[in-house]
Amino acid sequence: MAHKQWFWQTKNTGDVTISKEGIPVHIAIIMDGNGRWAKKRALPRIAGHNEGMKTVREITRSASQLGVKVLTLYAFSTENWKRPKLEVDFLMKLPEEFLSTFLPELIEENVRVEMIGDIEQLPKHTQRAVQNAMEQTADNDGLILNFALNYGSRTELVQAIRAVVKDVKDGALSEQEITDATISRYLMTSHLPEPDLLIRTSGEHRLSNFMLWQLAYTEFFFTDVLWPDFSEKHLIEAIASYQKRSRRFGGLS
Ligand code: V0D
Repeated sequence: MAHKQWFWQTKNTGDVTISKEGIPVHIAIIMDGNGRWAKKRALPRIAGHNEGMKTVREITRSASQLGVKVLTLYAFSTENWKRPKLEVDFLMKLPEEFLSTFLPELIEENVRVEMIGDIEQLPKHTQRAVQNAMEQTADNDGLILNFALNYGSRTELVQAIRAVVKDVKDGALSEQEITDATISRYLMTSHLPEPDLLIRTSGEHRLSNFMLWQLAYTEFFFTDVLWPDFSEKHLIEAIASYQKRSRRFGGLS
């Protein structure tokens, strides 16, 4: 049977073909390079964050149209609090700004907004905006747009280990029941499949405390393209690269 295929004409890289059958179910993205994008234009860093927000909208639309089920975007790490206060304050307004512009479209497209990370430490106005978006899209069964906000993987693992220990002490869990699958159930991603594809933009090749457990078998795609310049074309290239690989999950062929 001929596989259904999508053909993409791209200016710089020639034709890229991806097949509808092999679309990654879960794509996770470390959205790096916003500050660098701004610096290249002699603009303040916040201008880069603003531009990066538009990319979030574009890539969400593309992922949804391609049939991706989960798109996780690393928007703010637990380490990002170390940035200058003015920048942090600006970043914390982005969820509201993003949602006041795009929430109606997301609802229209059947997208479900979710988040992982510690929401409690975020400013109240940010919490309200995100909470409201999650509530308004809770019944949508299209793409899950999962924001990692105030997320750190080691903190997530510490919290999971504490919860496991508590359940063992309380007799709700036996030592024998602590398995790979059990640990997964104690993480913030317990309801999600593990990422099939991780993309990091802007030429950095690090995980930066992102989904350390969940990325055990994930394919990685690195690109020098800065997040504000990242477009559907680049997403297609990443998926095409993913589709050329054979995933063995530690086994043979
Ligand atoms: C800045 C590039 C959308 C990365 C994208 C608070 C850094 C733009 C959101 C967003 C950020 C978050 C939750 C939500 C809706 C939208 C966002 C932050 C930063 C950190 F429900 N873009 N965006 N959040 N940037």
